[in-house]
Amino acid sequence: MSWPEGLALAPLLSGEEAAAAMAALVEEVAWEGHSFTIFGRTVPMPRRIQMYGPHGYDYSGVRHPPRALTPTLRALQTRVQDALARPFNSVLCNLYRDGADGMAWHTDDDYEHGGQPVIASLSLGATRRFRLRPRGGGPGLSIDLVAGDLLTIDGAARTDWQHAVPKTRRAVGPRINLTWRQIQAP
Ligand SMILES: O=C(O)CCC(=O)C(=O)O
Repeated sequence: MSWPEGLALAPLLSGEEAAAAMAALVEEVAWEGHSFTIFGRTVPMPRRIQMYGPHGYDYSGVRHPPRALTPTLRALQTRVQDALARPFNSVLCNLYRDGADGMAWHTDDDYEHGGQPVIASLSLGATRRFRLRPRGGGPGLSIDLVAGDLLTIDGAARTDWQHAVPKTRRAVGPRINLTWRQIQAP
């Protein structure tokens, strides 16, 4: 197993803090269901999402308008910024309702960041498997992300590797993932 350059994992929240944040965000976030088109077919996105931040963001073919962070997202953003000593102003919220929700292989390298391209990804709720594979082929790796984990994706891990959250037949409860970015005004 090779660990990608630029990938780092560390606990950020205690179990109690993570559970409180999960409960608050299920209610606070204006969760939306979207669809996307692939090979000419329109299919529902297998998770609920919402984007918060001062600038709009194009994500999976949808233009998300600027939206003020909720109180819980603001508090978590401060925790993430303090832990990583980097600024973040925007957060994509993903709600995986159960094992039938997931995220397909992709790379997060598509936004205006003004020199701060690092992504900080906080997991809450049920443990889910996060998979990574090099874009050019070769062995990948899997990480079980547990509530409170902060995964930092930078360098080659961001540009040269893809990642995914596979669907699972195991009985799993809801999970929220928050990915922070520093997005520059267009
Ligand atoms: O849910 C996760 O851990 C991954 C989220 C993700 O890949 C993304 O938002 O781009």
